[in-house]
Amino acid sequence: MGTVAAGREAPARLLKVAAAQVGAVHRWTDRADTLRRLISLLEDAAGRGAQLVLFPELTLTTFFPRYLIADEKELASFFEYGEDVTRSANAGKLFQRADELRIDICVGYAERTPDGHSYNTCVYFSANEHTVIMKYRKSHLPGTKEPYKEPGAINQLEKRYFEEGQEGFSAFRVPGMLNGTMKKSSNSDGDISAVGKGDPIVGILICNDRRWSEAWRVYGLQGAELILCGYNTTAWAPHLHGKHNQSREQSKADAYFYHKLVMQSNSYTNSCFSVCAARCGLDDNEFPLIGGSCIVGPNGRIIAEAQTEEDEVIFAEIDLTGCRPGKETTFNFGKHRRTELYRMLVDEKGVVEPDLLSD
Ligand code: CDV
Repeated sequence: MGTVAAGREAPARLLKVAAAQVGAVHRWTDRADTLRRLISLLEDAAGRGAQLVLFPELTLTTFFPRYLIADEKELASFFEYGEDVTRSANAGKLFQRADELRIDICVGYAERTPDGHSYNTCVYFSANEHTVIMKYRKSHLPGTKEPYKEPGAINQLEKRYFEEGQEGFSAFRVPGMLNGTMKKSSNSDGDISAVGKGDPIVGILICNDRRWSEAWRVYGLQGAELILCGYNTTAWAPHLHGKHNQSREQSKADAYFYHKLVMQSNSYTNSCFSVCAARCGLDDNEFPLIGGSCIVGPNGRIIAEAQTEEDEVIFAEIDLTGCRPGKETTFNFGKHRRTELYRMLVDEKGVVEPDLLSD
């Protein structure tokens, strides 16, 4: 736990945030047992004074996209149905408890819409509003649609089970977390700069999204102060990574390294805090997922970090004014960005190499 000092005269914007890391959830795990564990993590975070708790990607079940599931009934059992996940039998009590405890929660789950579309989704529930104020659908789906041909290969079939989210990266303000924030009405003629004075600006990513700096930058351009990212990151998937000769130990070490690399570097280059929460441990006593849930500061340094690969709460009090130095100096986008030079970023999807040299 730590408090990040602003190092400036501006009044502090203190926020108590937590990541609820969730250990192994097996294919056969009873949904009610998982829900009890999640509520217990929430209560643990509440005991430490958390105002906001992030839960992982696909919090409510095992990471089912690793399996080719032929039985439609079993596949259907991993999804939540209806417009409002806070009323779902598998998750409703978690949202109710958050509401009672007056804590905001951000929760990932598999969504099946009333018209039959499937997404890897995450919602932000505001205790102040007693409702979901943001729904984000995963934009970058890793892996393959068809399973690998080699028997025993570990699959990542998100492209089979989910559609890509189309909504993009909408930052949003969370109400009721800070006192004395500037509102529209208090600055109706806009004569005072509201930058860094309103309610906290938050953005959501889901797992693989965190590896795409474009996604972070879109949030950065909206002034995001806090990025939330739940994940399930395999520690061992040689086919997925195209590294067939790597040892299990090296694969796991790499998975931790790249996870922290992207959380730290993108927090730094957008001068924002980030919280990430893992679903981890040995699912089905067979499939390892990394832990590494952490809270990162706008200078890219880790403030708090999980010590286990089991259920664990990671907590820190952060001061959002700590985003200002980076946003006003090195990463003052309005001052330094060269948008006229970045056209290729949106015009090209894949790599376009320079022409070959002549003989
Ligand atoms: N659930 C994920 O999106 N997992 C991916 C894969 C590639 C391990 C990840 O980026 O962590």
